[in-house]
Amino acid sequence: MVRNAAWRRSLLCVLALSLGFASPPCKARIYTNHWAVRIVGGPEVAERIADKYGYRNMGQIGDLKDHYHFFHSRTIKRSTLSSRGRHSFISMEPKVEWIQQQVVKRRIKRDYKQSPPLSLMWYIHCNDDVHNCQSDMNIMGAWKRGYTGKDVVVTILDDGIERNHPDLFQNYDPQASFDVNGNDMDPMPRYDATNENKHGTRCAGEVAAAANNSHCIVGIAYNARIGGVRMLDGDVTDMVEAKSLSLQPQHIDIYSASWGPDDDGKTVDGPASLARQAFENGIRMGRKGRGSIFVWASGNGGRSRDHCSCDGYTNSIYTISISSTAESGRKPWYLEECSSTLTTTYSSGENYDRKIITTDLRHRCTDSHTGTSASAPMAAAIIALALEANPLLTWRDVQHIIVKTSRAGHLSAPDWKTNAAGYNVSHLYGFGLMDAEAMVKEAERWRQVPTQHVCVESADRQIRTIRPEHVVRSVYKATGCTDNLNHHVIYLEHVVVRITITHPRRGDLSINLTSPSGTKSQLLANRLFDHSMEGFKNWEFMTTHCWGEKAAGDWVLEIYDSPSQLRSQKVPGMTFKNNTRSDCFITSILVLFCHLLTMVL
Ligand SMILES: *[C@@H]1O[C@H](CO)[C@@H](O)[C@H](O)[C@H]1NC(C)=O
Ligand SMILES: *[C@@H]1O[C@H](CO)[C@@H](O)[C@H](O)[C@H]1NC(C)=O
Ligand SMILES: *[C@@H]1O[C@H](CO)[C@@H](O)[C@H](O)[C@H]1NC(C)=O
Ligand SMILES: *[C@@H]1O[C@H](CO)[C@@H](O)[C@H](O)[C@H]1NC(C)=O
Ligand SMILES: [Ca+2]
Ligand SMILES: [Ca+2]
Repeated sequence: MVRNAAWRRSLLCVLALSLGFASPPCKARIYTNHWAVRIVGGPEVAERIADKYGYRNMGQIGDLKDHYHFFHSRTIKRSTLSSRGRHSFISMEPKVEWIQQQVVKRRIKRDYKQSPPLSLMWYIHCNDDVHNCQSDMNIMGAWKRGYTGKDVVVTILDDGIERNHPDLFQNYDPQASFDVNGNDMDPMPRYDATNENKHGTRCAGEVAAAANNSHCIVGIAYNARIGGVRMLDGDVTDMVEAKSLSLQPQHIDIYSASWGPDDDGKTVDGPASLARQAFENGIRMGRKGRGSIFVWASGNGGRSRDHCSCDGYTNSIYTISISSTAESGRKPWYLEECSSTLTTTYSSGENYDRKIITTDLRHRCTDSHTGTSASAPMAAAIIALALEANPLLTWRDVQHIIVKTSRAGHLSAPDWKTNAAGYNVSHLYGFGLMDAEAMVKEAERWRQVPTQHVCVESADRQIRTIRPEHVVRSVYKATGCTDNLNHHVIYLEHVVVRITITHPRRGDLSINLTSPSGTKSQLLANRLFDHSMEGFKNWEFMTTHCWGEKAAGDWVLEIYDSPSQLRSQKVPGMTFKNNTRSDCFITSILVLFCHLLTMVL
């Protein structure tokens, strides 16, 4: 199979998937008066077509070629009905290849509310009386080697950035900033009585608050340039996400996102077509072809028993998914487990644990930044130090270095295991706590990994049935595409399993994948609150746990159906008989192994 074809196929599946999930039958879609349009022939053609049908052309969507943002002022701003009328005939224009009215997506900031007394920057300085220095992220060690983020550009995709904050203005970078909500260059947050839009400013300080100015804190990459994109303070649509993720990919090195689909433990949602293209363009073309770095908070749904595999942003191979640990190394209550998490930084834990101190709205300083929201920017800043040490690192090099240098240290988890490549990995923390000094040392001498290879092992499209309290076990005999040099995968990076399941209560399903070397990844755990009857439609589950292992051999996929008590309760439109029905169908399974022909050791 040709590589292109494989990718196109995967893209098609994802398109189908995003259509499927964007419109759960129980929730009404909300249509905006914004459209995304693909028009060939250049900006003049787009302008002419916009004019002809009464739209305002707001320009190209981020860095996506031939994609334009059209606005129609005579359509109501939010509606549950898609818009009709003369303007909808635009789709008949031969140069209009695709058009989509933008729908509102629910996106949640990954913080939570709380506030305790002022404390030190414990996550930077190792305080021997509190914990021993083995639990240090060794940020001072990286500084001592001379790395402070100089010439690296980080941007925070969030609710804006207070660019004139006394601790931020020095490193503020207008070129790395934009206001997608207001459609202008100025990402200043909107102020209100509750300071709702403080999130982006808090994240920015962690990365690049200035040093030695006696204000608030020192950012981990205190000489990096910092930008902010205001995109969460308004309707979030696929187009809004794509504009943000594809802002200035030749200028911005690292995008940090601490938001995502609802962490309510019952949502399955991910990037739709434009955001997906923004990720793919970013890793292919961003940073002069070395690939944009997308850093993502793994989610705060711990209390709702959410599982981060159901979040298509954090679950993507293109994002570096960041988990959190408390100062004590204990699991924070908000933590979400899943196999796509790559690494961990500090954040808040219990009430008595210290929280993150950082810049705050209205030129202030706070000691109560929390959740995985605080962890993603910390990771972005540490990656900035590594990029300063070696600007030639590709997006995959960065992931390799993280895997190699993160340490289990004092992080407590019941599931630490050593994979066949010798890495310790956990569903709570990925490969462990980040180590800034080890990362810059590794970056200094790192040689680029070879081109990514993608091997799609397509199992025969099997239809299998699971009975309640039973397991369906499928074995895939993988070769790692030995017969095709361009796809041959010897050692693994990411492993993706694409699955379609229909089932009357999605939360009752759990899925385990065991590699040929015997490493078991839990791709999905039961979700107590997920009563959805939607199942999974070509959903891509991802694991990092087989990193460095051999690809060839028998892969075992196990899907369990453990009916919860809840299932015997009434669900509208469905009645269940105990253990008599066969209600779970797996209609297609593909295993997709990504990458790496030879390891650089
Ligand atoms: C602040 O300045 C002092 C004295 O010039 C210097 O020793 C120290 O390293 C600086 N701190 C940072 C974080 O740059
Ligand atoms: C993994 O964990 C084991 C057991 O705790 C430890 O002995 C080993 O050194 C760890 N390996 C790495 C690479 O950190
Ligand atoms: C699936 O794997 C997880 C994690 O190792 C384990 O806790 C769980 O028991 C497994 N499920 C079954 C039914 O074996
Ligand atoms: C169904 O199973 C539940 C729990 O196992 C049990 O309490 C209930 O009586 C069963 N209902 C029928 C109709 O068998
Ligand atoms: Ca400062
Ligand atoms: Ca989540």
